[in-house]
Amino acid sequence: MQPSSTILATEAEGVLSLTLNRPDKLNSFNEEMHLALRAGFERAHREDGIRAVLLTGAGRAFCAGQDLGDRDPSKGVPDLGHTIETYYNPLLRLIRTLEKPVICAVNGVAAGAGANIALACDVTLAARSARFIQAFAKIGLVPDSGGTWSLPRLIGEARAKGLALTAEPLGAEKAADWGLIWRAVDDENLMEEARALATMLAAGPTLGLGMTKRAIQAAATNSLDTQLDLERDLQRIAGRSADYAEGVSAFLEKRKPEFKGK
Ligand code: LHQ
Repeated sequence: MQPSSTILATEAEGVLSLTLNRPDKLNSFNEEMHLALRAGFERAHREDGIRAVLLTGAGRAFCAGQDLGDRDPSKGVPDLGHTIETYYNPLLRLIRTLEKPVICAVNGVAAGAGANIALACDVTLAARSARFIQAFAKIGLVPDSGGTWSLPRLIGEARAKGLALTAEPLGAEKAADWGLIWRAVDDENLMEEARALATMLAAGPTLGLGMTKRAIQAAATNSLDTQLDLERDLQRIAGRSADYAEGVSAFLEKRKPEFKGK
């Protein structure tokens, strides 16, 4: 695929930074941006040198969800199920199954699918001025991009229904207080903090971090017994990793570990 200006991709210190780049449309998704973002996450799956992904938006918004100009019902009755199946669901699956940390820096408004993509990331920081809007109710739609799954799990059914049924904006600070995101950060510090976090995680024991992500996600549907078995199996793998050996040696030698992600 040709590189697309709709996603800016840069790589440094093991971090693949992906910036949604349609600022005039508040970084809402058209087909080109979908395919380019997907290509970025596929690259992160493929390349061992990439050990964390940092997702953010250009300009004043993070993402306003689907580009509604592309989905004008006056041009014929759309099959939104097809849109979801073709574009959004593959993206969500790529984010959730990537066994490397995905950090999201929500630099401004995150609406509709844009909000729920931010919530699907592993560690989500937001600028204090950012807002999360389950905008779907305003246009007669149902929350997608995993929102009906993640919202009740993160904040409980009462708050999930309140946000989804009213489409009321939720500020970053309250989002952090409710446990919807990891942390609200002063606007001017957002990217510096997000980059530092992504760089720190990219230098971590990637295999162990990836399996940690897998285990926590699996807990959403597993019984305690199944989860205990999963922890045993994953710890067996982690215990054989080079990074475990390095972590313990570094501790005993009172030095900083140098993890290779293996
Ligand atoms: C936009 C958009 C936008 C196009 C702002 N599209 N231009 C999945 C399957 C298939 C179809 C449907 O959707 C989905 C999933 C979804 O994501 S559904 C939800 C879609 N998103 C929305 O409903 C949000 C629509 N946008 C808004 O409510 C507001 O723009 C927010 C609250 C995000 C920001 O408000 P403001 O800060 O007041 O900005 P604004 O409304 O003035 O927007 C600035 C420009 O961006 C404006 O263009 P203009 O040419 O007038 O400057 C907007 O038209 C454009 N824009 N969102 N989604």
